[in-house]
Amino acid sequence: MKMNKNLGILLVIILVISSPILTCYADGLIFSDGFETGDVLSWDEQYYGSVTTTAYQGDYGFYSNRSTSVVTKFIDDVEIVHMRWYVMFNSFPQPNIYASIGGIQDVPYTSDFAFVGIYRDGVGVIQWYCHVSGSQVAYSETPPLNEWICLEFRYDVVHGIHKVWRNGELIITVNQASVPLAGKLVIGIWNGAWVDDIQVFSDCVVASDSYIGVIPTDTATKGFVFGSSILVIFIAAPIGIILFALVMKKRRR
Ligand SMILES: [Ca+2]
Repeated sequence: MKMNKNLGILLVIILVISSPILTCYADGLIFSDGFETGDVLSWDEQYYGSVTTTAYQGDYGFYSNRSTSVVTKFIDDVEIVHMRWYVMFNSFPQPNIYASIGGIQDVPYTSDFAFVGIYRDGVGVIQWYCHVSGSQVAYSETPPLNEWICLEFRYDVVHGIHKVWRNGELIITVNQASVPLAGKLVIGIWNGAWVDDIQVFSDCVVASDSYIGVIPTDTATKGFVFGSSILVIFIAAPIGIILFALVMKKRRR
């Protein structure tokens, strides 16, 4: 009887500690896909590009090999969207070319597409840029080639302030108040010419109504997107201690 009571207490403790993580995962989630079904069936449209075995997480990612090699997902007229995804380049666009690699569109399409992209100027300087309905802001930086980079784009109809994070660091803010509701997510190369054969990979796409952030590098579990390793320690340590105490108690009898 004593043992059952202890187990009951243990279950309550597990539920209390784990509930923030469980709710965190579901709260505000609009869409999530890492191409792990090996196809694009979770998406609504595909224009060129293909599922590939090059992935940031799991076995599959999406491969863009030319302009308009994208997958798109319709979302229902959303005011605030955070779109987080991982991207990897094997080369940069041709000089004086703006190449968009992910964005948000209204449906039906009425205005300028809002997107995040990479630009190479006439003398070879590389920039990230964000274009929202006629306003464009750039951030000069040459990102590493053949290395996964986490991007997050906040599209905000309510406040008219749109943001881009690179590996969790805020790098671009675009003040463009007059924008339509978000109706579609777009992942992959929308436009832009590349110097070499294009290899732009995308993976781990999540859309939410609030900040998502990078995937903790020491968290190998597939789909564990929102948690942090610190929370795992907070769960694992008390459970371990309680189980150890229970085992020792049983042995003493
Ligand atoms: Ca994947």
